[in-house]
Amino acid sequence: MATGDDRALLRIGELARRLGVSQDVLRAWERRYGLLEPVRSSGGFRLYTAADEQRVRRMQSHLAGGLAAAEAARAALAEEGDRTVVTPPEPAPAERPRETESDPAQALLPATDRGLARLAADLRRALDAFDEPAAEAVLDRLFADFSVETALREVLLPYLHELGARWAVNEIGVATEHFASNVLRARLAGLARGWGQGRGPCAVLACPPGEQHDLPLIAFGIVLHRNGWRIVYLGADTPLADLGRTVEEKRPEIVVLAAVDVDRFRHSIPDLAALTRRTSLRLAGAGATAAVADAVGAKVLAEDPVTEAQRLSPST
Ligand code: B12
Repeated sequence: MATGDDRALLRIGELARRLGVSQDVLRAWERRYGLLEPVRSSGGFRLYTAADEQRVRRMQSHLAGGLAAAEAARAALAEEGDRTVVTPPEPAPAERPRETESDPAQALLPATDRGLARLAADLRRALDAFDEPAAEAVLDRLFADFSVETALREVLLPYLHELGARWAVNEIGVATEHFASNVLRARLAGLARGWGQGRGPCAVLACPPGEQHDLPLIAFGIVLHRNGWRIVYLGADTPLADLGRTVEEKRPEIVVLAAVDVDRFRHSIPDLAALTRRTSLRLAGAGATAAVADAVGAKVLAEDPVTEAQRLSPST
């Protein structure tokens, strides 16, 4: 494949950012399934076309629908043969770049980082005002313009984190925090629908006894499923004996436990150590210290939920 117009082409970093997929995953999909057909720049860099981007979006949608990675790739490629066109997300009107005939890939550009910041500010305003319809409208826009991964990593999770700081200095009250958490929880629950489907490896997700903060764990599960995993979600405040029984039954590839408070892990060290003898245990959240992970023989997922879920992709 050759083209004389490098401006219409994307470097791998930009493609990864747009799609919310790591560069490693893109390279793996190219190598294993021939999903991408980069051309080379004069300097030897891989450059990707709008068709590459659309193929990856179709692959993501098939993964989200429960297909295994190889099947999802086959389906994404076959649809191109049938000339099935997947419409890329529509940028917000204010951010929509001008289309030019000589540079068609420009028409596919998503809203810019400025657009993300504006959506984040709109969301905060709507939630601060207890305005659920306005908040839903901003969320609709956000998920239309950006990948789920970008929306979660750049807007929803930072919003939640910041909520705590604003709460700590009395800028907002508990009512705002509860209202906002519940609006976002409902949206995440919608994105999580069907995450138990598919034939990929199984991940069991839970919070240890006493821990209520499960929103980041849900975000993590959503991205994990989009990368081919099957999710068994036990959620907040899970008794470890029940978790152990689920592990026996489902034989998951990994178990991820998340907690804000390290004591939730510290109080259960013997049970957690017993769990690591039966499965691969990962600890996450602010309570997942290296010391407690060492004590139970688990690994720590130290980055944000989206980044960690992408790293655990079975396709890499
Ligand atoms: C929403 C919220 C709640 C909701 C939770 C709703 C839900 N279902 O999740 C409710 C109302 C239940 C709640 C209750 C409480 N909360 Co609260 N809550 C929050 C808030 C505002 C957002 C939490 C969140 O989702 N953050 C988003 C995540 C992504 O950000 P993060 O926590 O900084 O996480 C980083 C990493 O740890 C990592 N990460 C986090 N989780 C995971 C999971 C995975 C899998 C991975 C890979 C990574 C990862 O990603 C982030 C970026 O790197 C935080 C503020 C904050 N700073 O987070 C307070 C906060 C966590 N809560 C706090 C407190 C004190 C409480 C209560 C004790 C309040 C009370 N007096 O009742 C109770 C405790 C409940 C319990 N027993 O667990 C404190 C915790 C202080 C501490 N260090 O212990 C915080 C920090 C607020 C504050 N500034 O004081 N809370």
